[in-house]
Amino acid sequence: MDTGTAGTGKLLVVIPAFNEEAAIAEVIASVVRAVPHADVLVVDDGSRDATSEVARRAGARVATLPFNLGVGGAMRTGFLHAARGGYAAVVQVDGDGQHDPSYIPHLVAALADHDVAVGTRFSPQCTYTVNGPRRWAMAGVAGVISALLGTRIDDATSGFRAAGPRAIPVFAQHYPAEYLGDTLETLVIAHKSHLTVTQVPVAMRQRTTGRPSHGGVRSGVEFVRALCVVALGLVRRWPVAADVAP
Ligand SMILES: Nc1nc2c(ncn2[C@@H]2O[C@H](COP(=O)(O)OP(=O)(O)O)[C@@H](O)[C@H]2O)c(=O)[nH]1
Ligand SMILES: [Mg+2]
Repeated sequence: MDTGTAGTGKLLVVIPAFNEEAAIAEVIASVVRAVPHADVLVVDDGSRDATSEVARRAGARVATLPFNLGVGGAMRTGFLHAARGGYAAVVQVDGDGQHDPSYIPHLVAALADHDVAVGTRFSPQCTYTVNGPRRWAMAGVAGVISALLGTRIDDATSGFRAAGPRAIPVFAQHYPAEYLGDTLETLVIAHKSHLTVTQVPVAMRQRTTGRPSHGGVRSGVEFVRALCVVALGLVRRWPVAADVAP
């Protein structure tokens, strides 16, 4: 399967994948159906199963990391590939099948006016449910991030997102590998690097195979850790994005 060639104006879909042999082929196929013109890069994050082989057979480019770095490390690999390949946009789609690729064009469209577009699952068209304390923790984090960025971001921990030409070189250099670094802290980095962020309603499904990275029970701890991540991100120095025509 030809997923296109690199170049200016091109879209790179980056799929971070850790032990996703059961889901990855269908994820790749559905991405290609949604955006046939895009290049698809699977970053196999040190999987112990056949993720790389299955992804390659499904027609994707595959970067195989020698050991597990976490989603942030995998995404930084993807952004580095995008920066070197001259891509104009990167969309992250998780390898577990939770993100509905038919919303990729919506995320990319939002890059016409913004540097980063975050897909939010808290919208009428999305049936994804998060209950109890985890929901409250996510709402609290969203409130803090929205106040900081000066724009509403309802789903700050969403990994279904797009980055444009000004954001790609920033994220190729700085994409934290720590827990919540790949979602929350990247929004702080965007803000501190003078990148603009917006949100786009998307659909997400519950996980059907494999295992999620974090359970929903430790929400109080997660919330406190999230606030620490945001606070630490604020006091660090980040580079300011160069002026690249969007
Ligand atoms: N659990 C986990 N997922 C990883 C890792 N590195 C990359 N991923 C991929 O990142 C995506 C998000 O992981 P997931 O556990 O579904 O996170 P969640 O949806 O936020 O609970 C999936 O496509 C994983 O395959 C890792 O170290 N651990
Ligand atoms: Mg997931």
